[in-house]
Amino acid sequence: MSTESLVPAEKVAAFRAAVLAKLTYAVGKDPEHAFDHDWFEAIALAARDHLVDQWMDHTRQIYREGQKRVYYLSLEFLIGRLLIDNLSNLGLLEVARTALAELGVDLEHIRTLEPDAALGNGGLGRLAACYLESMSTLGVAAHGYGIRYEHGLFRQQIVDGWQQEQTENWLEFGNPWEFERPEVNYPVGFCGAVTTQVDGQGVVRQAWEPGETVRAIAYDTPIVGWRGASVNTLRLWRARAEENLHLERFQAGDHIGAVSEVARAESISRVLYPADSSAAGQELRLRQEYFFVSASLQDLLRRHLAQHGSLLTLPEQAAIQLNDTHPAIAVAELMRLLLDEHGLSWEQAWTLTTGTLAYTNHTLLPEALETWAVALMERLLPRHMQIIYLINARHIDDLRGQGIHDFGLLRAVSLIEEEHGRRVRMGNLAFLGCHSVNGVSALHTQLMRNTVFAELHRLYPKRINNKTNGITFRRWLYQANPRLTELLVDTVGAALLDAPQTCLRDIEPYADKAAFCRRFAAQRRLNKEALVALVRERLGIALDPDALFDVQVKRIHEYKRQLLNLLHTVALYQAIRTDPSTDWVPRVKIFAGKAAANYLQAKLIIKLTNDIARTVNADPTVRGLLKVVFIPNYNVTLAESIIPAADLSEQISTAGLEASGTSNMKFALNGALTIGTLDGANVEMREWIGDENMFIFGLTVRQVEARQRAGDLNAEAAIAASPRLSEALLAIRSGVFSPDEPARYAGLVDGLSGHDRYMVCADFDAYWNRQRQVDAHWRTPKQWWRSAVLNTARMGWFSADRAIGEYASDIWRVLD
Ligand code: 26V
Repeated sequence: MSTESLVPAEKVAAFRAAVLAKLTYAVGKDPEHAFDHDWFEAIALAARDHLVDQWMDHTRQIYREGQKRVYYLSLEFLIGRLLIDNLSNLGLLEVARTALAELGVDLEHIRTLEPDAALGNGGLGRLAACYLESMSTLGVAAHGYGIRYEHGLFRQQIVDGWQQEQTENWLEFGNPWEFERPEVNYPVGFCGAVTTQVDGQGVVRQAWEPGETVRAIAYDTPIVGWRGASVNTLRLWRARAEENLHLERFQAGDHIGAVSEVARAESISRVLYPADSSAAGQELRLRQEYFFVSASLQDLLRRHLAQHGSLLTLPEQAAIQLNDTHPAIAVAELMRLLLDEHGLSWEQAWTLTTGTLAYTNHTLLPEALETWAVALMERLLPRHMQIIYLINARHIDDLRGQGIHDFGLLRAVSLIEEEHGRRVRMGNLAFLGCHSVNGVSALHTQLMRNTVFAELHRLYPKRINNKTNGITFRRWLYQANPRLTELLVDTVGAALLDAPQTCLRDIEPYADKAAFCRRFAAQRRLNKEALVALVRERLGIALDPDALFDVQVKRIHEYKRQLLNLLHTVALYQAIRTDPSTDWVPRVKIFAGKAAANYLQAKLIIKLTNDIARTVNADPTVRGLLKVVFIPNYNVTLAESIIPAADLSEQISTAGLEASGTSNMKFALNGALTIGTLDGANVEMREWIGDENMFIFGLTVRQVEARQRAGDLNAEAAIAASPRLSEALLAIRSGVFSPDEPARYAGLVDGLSGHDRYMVCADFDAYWNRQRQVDAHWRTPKQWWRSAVLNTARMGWFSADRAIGEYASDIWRVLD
């Protein structure tokens, strides 16, 4: 394969011997009788040994050099599989492949046995995984902190077109990558009461006596960077009941009560919250947030004290990044630890807290902004609630002291929302308690300044900054698309692998070379054939690899507008049926994505996709011209198969609502053309790739805002003005796609026309017209492949290494 040139025989022999030793002594199997899964485990363990050597070297070096550490706190890490990632970054992929072949074991098959570590919902979790890998690649001394969920994101099954959720069980056969560290454990308290005490020096102190305590147990996974340069640690916490908790009840004969208390304590790390669009405010979620924040802060303060002796140097030696507001309770917890456990003054504690913490915002959707009922916080975290009140009081007093009395302003910047029952605003808490607040694309950052954080931004104009997202090219190019990688390396040299940000540009001149474009098209064609085989195997549907693969894969959300794509699909279907002899561009519409289990509208959109797919695929009039597929159970691994096979990438959110998007970057890097709105990172992609190599359409943020202000969300006029749109809506509404239940989509269609919150109808005609330009572009292959090559060549800037470099120099102040 492409990323390693030589396969030295000694390395192959050594790896082969290592795998056999692991199989025998760690897995306890004879090669003759080993199951495939035993081989997977043996290979992973052999690879892990290589990681450990580098890991220890790197850790020792960090200590020796007293490097500043970065702590990335995230409730989600959407890692996917690690075998190929680790082998490839260690430079052992070809070695392993050869060694295993000698043993009669096929690495391509074995890799499919690894379950995805799906400890995340979508973009936010995948970004955390990309960033960990990039921090190791760049040699940032980093620790990821999160929860070791026993069950990751649910498995999606499609039954009769409907999504059904099944429990995911990634740990069923154990996890060869992790190290359990039972000796690294911390108590995390909940509930109870706070009492005021006066210490020997007459200083008044608050003492929190928790009513319950849960133990956080550490599990460490080494994360290796490119070329094995450095290896960082992802430390995930599992919740375990305190032993003495149930013992007393057990001895008193209350067996059931004891067991249920254990279950309650341990439920904290049982399952990932499978939602990413509405902060439902359940107590368990707040418990999860506090649990991992408290354990992580205790752990990092212990490390800091052990190494540096004094907490006063914390901001010089540690940077803590909060991935969205999910860990925002860290502001109050760090204050509590510094004040109550380490005896610092308020001023000292506040200086250290704000000097160390930084916050990344990932969404402006009002329903996703976290707030917690004051009553819940007072019960679960009484000391933290006191601290939050104090932060708030000091802040408001400070503003009044500066002569600011504007009631509207004070209300907007308060940590407590008074309008809908009293609630703590976690976004405002994070803003005040952090020295840096960043958005994830230029547009999103500007919208943070203008909307959700407008008032706080006026008071602290330097705090908000932008860090446009990036993706790791190791996974999303080298591993997911070895064919394209090989072509690129063949063309501009192996230096590309170490410096893709700069070397990708060298591909540009080849966009006008026919021979190169032919090879570029040929690799895509092979990737498409592989996807065709996958769809045939899983769905029994035959696809034509020469058709244009038009792909929308992501969480199902109204704002991401899968409905707009479906309306286009239906309109296209009708147009082809009306005039089948026209020179249509054959298309395959590919959808995949999960809906939150309680998000009924999103689940209905999945059903509609499947209803449309069934009808269209069975209609002989459109045969060979249009196919629709919904591929179940979208996850990182499936993304790695779909993205390199896509011709057209759908990034069509209502302008202003997608903070950045990252799959948009993965598609473009792999040479798909984007059809998209001026939203999130699409805006910056256009600046790099060039407008002529993308298909931008639709209302801009300004136009969306103007309509919202005018209350102009009724779509009847737009529908009446667009015969194509009205016919598509009518067909869906009247049951053309749901003959078994003709009224199934009546509510959905009526909702769209009466109150089109996401402006699907308003954007329909622009989208349809842009899609016809896609067809025209596709009909001239020379043009299409030129654009495709330029997409790949111009995506270097969207590397996670660029993004992490910016975090490192502007926010964390490491690596200088
Ligand atoms: C919110 C909630 C609410 C409570 C229940 C659980 C839960 C889980 C996640 C979230 C936040 C979702 C925010 C998110 O995923 N944002 C995405 O972040 C990507 C990385 O920055 C970005 O590319 C996407 O545009 C953005 O939607």
